[in-house]
Amino acid sequence: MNRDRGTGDFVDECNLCVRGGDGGAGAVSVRREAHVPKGGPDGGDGGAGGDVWLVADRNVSSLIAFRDHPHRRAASGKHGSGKKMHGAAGGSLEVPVPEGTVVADLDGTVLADLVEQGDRWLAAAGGRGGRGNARFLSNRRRAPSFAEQGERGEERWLRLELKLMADVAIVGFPNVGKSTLISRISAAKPKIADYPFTTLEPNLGVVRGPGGTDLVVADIPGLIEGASEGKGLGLEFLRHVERARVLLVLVDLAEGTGLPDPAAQERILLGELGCYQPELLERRRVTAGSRADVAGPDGSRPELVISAVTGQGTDELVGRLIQEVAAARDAEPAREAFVLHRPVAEGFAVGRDDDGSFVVTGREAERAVALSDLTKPDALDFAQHRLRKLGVDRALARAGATGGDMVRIGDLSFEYQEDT
Ligand SMILES: Nc1nc2c(ncn2[C@@H]2O[C@H](COP(=O)(O)OP(=O)(O)OP(=O)(O)O)[C@@H](O)[C@H]2O)c(=O)[nH]1
Ligand SMILES: [Mg+2]
Repeated sequence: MNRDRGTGDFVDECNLCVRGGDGGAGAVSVRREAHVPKGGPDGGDGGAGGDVWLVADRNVSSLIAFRDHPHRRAASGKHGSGKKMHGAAGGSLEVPVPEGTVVADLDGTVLADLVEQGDRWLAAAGGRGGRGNARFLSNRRRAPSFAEQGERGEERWLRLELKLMADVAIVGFPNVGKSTLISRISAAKPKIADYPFTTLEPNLGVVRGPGGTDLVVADIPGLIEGASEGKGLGLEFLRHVERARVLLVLVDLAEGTGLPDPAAQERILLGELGCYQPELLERRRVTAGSRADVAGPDGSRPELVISAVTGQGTDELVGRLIQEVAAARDAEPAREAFVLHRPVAEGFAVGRDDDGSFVVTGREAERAVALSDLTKPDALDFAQHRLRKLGVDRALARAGATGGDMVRIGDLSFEYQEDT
């Protein structure tokens, strides 16, 4: 597993542990009042635990909040009490994540893709509140002496990966003026210096076009030949190119840099992009020559030529980018709701433990035995009834359990008895 990466405030990969709140326990209580002829069970239900949601938020720009604090937990429900008083539910927790956050489990299976402001995904459900003994009153059971325990909240580790949602991504060799360009056309203030790999993490800038169109432009760390084999900064940052609507390939025109000529630069850059993801070569793109004010006499030049220092050609470039982004947006299919595969953990399963005992797992079975006091005969009776109804007995027999084998369900251990 990769470590969290990020040199400064920008972190684009991290692990996160989410945990829903536990449900409160149901109460065991019996009403006793002098003037009321018949009392009765009046234990209230426990409150449900809160859920944990991940919510895409435009104001969050990286995953840094999770780097040193990778745990998020929702509040637990309160216990029920007498007089049929229900416990309060635990509040849900909304965890803001940047737009473009891809959520996967630790095996890499993608669970959700939170693309736009407000996209939300239930990361960990809170546990159900336990029912109070008032709920178990029946003709057979006049005075239930047990209640349900609250259910534990779901807990799991997630892998978050940020893939920037930019309209335009600037790709080019190191030191060709990418950061200078974004600082010229937007309010972004990235570090600029005359050596390669000045930029170590992507910079985002918003470009105000005429007519109020806004473009989000990403300045990506420089790429060199062999990046797909890990040279330079490798391809790590190319994930941020994946979702750009338009690629701006910036080739250097300056004299004496030791770089290949502009046409060759373009060829090499496209080769590396294609190695990373062939589909990137079909993306709309604009090629521009940079540092035109210090260009050599070289013949091969792209049609668009700019200087981020003098401002030559930059308005024209921004115009082209706006056009291309608009065309790309028009061609986009309406976005489907984000991906969501959620394993359903209802029912139960029977397995074997190292010590040979049978282990029954699964929410339904665990719920059946999560009672306040299983030493009470009516509680045990109730639990057995529920397990039988679920088919746990039959499943144990099918799994080869014979009389005297140990069975574990949740906190409960008991000896299996064959039906006679
Ligand atoms: N003369 C001239 N110099 C420029 C121009 N644009 C950038 N430079 C200079 O080129 C050097 C590199 O500029 P950067 O913007 O840092 O280049 P970069 O592509 O972001 O570089 P990395 O982040 O290292 O990949 C700096 O010294 C800039 O001042 C230009 O249009 N004309
Ligand atoms: Mg830079």
